[in-house]
Amino acid sequence: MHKLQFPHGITEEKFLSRYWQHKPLLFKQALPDFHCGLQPDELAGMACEAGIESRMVLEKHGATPWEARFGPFDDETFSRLPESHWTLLVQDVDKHLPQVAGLLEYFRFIPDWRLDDVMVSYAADQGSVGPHIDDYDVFLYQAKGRRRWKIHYQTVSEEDFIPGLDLRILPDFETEEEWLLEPGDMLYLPPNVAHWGIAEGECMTCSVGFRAPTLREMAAAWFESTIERHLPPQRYRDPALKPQASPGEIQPAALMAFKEELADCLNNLKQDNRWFGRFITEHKEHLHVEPREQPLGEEDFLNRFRQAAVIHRHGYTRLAFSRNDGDGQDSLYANGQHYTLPSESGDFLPVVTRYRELHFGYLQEWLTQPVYLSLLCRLYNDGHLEFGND
Ligand SMILES: [Mn+2]
Repeated sequence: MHKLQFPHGITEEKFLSRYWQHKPLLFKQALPDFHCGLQPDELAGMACEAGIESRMVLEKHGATPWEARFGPFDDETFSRLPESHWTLLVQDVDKHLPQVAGLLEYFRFIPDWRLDDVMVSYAADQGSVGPHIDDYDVFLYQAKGRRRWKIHYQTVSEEDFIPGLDLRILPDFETEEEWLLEPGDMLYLPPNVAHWGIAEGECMTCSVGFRAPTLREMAAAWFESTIERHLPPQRYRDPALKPQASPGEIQPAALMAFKEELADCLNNLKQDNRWFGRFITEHKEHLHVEPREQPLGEEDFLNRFRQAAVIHRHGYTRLAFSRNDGDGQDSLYANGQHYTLPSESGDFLPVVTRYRELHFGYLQEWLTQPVYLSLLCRLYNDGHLEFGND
């Protein structure tokens, strides 16, 4: 179930070692048993909602040769669109529609925390977002209609883009390889390979996009977490200060004392590996999960769970876990928060993070133990788990 149909002779291991982050791969009829079911009208409806990130790209008919417009849109915008050469793109559709989240099940041989979102695009005939490169790995699943994908393998740099646009369009795109994707086909593209996908007739594409933070973002997150949690609040001190002839001078000894103090602090920092789990499970700001206004006590939670039989993960919740990551404990991460468990927690964390629906019957044994009951109850009260009738 939910197994990607790799081309002949390719396995998950071969795909990861030969193609992932290296080169494109075409999959014919990649996802048996998957039906997206999302209709163009429904996608347009989503693009009219305020909490949903959407944009449109018009070629030729817009204010510039390539015009980007940003949602939320309204009915009037849609009624004025030309017959061809435009595309509507909606981000994070997996967070809003469970049937689209189902697409992600095929990609779980890659860690969940690497995943970003499913973007769904609808294109009128000849619609495209132009020739461009992305910073992320992406699987482009052809949900409806046909799209021709062209690839330009030569390296491109920032200076190659057309200036003054909201889009990174490459003016000099030379097609070196191309494929016509039929409904059910899929194309994997590594980061930084220039591509151009043009609709032949109207079509819909689901883009499974991955997340790759920049080194700067990671360093900033590490320092912020470290400073907040582990750096003592002391100030610069100079008990050995001597009179100086030029009051304006920063003397080498003063600078040295300052550097030593900082180095001492950094050397004595407690190593904390949990910042990564918190950082990598954080969500975009508008996908915030609200804690429950009326939290339940553990006893009441247990009774509700028993009655409901099933508890669901909130659509916006990103989960990950790590084993024995510090003081003999395991950690569960949810949207930048972390929860700890004793490290003998066995299959509990793999189960809780793998399934979007958790069944009472399956968890019953664990629920008799206070640490697990308490953790599930906290996840519920923090909004990450919900009952069907909440
Ligand atoms: Mn792209």
